[in-house]
This record gives sequence, structure tokens and C-alpha cells, in this order.
Amino acid sequence: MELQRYDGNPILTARDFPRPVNSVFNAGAAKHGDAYILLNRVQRLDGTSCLWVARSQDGCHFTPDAEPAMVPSTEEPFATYEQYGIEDPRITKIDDTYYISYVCYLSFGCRVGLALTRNFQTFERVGLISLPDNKDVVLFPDKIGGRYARLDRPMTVISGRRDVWISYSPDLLHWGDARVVIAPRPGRWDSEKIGAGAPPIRMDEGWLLIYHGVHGTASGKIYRLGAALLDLDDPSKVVGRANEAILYPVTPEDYLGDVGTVVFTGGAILEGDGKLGIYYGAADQVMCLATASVDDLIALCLKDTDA
Ligand code: BMA
Repeated sequence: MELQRYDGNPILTARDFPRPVNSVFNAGAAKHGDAYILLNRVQRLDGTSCLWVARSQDGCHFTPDAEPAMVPSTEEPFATYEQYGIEDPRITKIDDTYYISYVCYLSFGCRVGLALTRNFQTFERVGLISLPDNKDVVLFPDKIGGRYARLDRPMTVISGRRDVWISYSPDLLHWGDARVVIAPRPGRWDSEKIGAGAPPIRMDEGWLLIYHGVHGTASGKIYRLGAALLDLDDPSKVVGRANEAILYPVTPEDYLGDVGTVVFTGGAILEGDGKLGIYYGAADQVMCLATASVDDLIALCLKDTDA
């Protein structure tokens, strides 16, 4: 099964922004009232990234705001850790608040910041929520057993592992009780490293997770997307995991950019009719959209329980 690419791709390019920027990719996505929101990673001409909202009424045609939503902070404790930019945001709505987990890129390694907004006009930093060498944090929209939950992707130095872990928190700031959930699969499209993509979506069959997987080749790394289903009550348990990638570099956008052979997602929106819109960065250059029936994705995960 392959996701259906939107035939108007790319949906956002650097040229759509009101001032010169290098690239726009790896956006977080949310629905706020009737509006579709993309919180894009925009790489500026100095090579550092900021987060920039673009809005749409139909989920396909987006207009960027006049100014970025968040630029690297000049205030401590954030300034020290955001000096090389802020990247790859994910948005999770918990009650009335949209939480944004994003990568802080710095000379000490990368770590994860948490911000919030209630209106996509004003944004407030909440805290730094990981040690260095961690990224791809997605919050679950519901508490699990009375605690907030998240997936993350620590990068271990000694064993060189790149797995998806789960941890829990009483307050969204202090995290613990960490366990490994999903590992790369030797010999497959997701053999080298994996990371959570869009925040998990609650379905009757489990938490649907769209993730990215990486495979190394003689000419570099290939980033593809896959799907997995986690147990609703205990999401450290994998209920199913699709064997095949669901999106892989094929089109010119996926190849022609700063980093070719990359499709990478940070956000997906489930419509009332069961259509899942997956927003993805192509080649670290532009934003694109692909869709699938959520039922088909779940069936694919359950057919292949080879976690
Ligand atoms: C990952 C992240 C993503 C990027 C991808 C491909 O490590 O940095 O932001 O899209 O590499 O370059």
C-alpha cells in the first residue's frame, strides 16, 4: 500500500514566504476551529531554523503568516540550547491547549523543548524536556493510567542505537519510567534508525503511529514512512506494525532538495470521513501532502504483526 500523493504537491515552498528563506519542511499539523495549521520548520538563509505558521481553510492551500511564530530564544534557559536553531515541531492538543515539542539544536547535541499555544497567535515556552541527544518527541493526546505519555528517540553513543522509547510524566516537565517500544528491523527499509512522526492517533484498535525509518545505501540514507499500532492501555506494547513502507521517495520533490531521498513527517490530520492527511517534508526542501484511509492503515498494521 502506498499513500496517495496530493496532485498539487508541493503545498509550500520557500518562495511562498514573505521574505527570502532557504527551505520549508517537517511541519507539525493541527486543526484549530475550521482552520488547518501547519507549524513549519523554516530554514533561514543563515542555515538556522525557526518555526513558522501557515494557515489553510481546505488543508491543501496554505498561506504563511507575515512573521515566524517562534525563533531561537534569546532568553535563558532556552537561549543556550537553541543557538543553532529550532526544528521539526510536533503539535498535540491536550484539553484546550496545543503543546509543541520541538528539537533544540546546539553545540552540546540536540535536545527537546516544549512550548504551548491556545490560539496559534501567541506562543509560550514551557521547558526543556530531555537530556541531549534526544529528538522526535511526540506527546500522546490523552493521559495513560493518569500520567502524560510521550514517545522519544534517544541516540545512544556506546551501542549506537536509534529506537523509539516511551516515558511518562505527572506534569509534562519531568519524565521517567522509560521503556523501549519499537526498534529498527535489520535488513529492512527501517533498518538503521527510526523515530516517531505524527503524534499518536487514538483509534478503537490502538494508537496509530506514523513513523520514519532510515536505511543506509552506497549513495546515502533513504528516509521512508511506516505505520504501527500501539496498545491503547499500554502503548509500550506493539499491537501491529506494517512490514512495508507506506511512503518512500519517488517524485522529483523527494529527490531534488538539500537532502534528497527523504520523506519525513511531523503531523497528520484525521478527517471525519476516515481520511488521514499526512503532511511531510520532501528532501528537506518543501512541504507535501499525502492521504490514506485510516482503516486501510490499521488493516495493514494488523496484517503484519512482525514488530
Ligand atoms: C533527521 C532530521 C530531520 C531531517 C532528516 C533528513 O535527522 O534532522 O530534520 O529531515 O534528518 O535530513
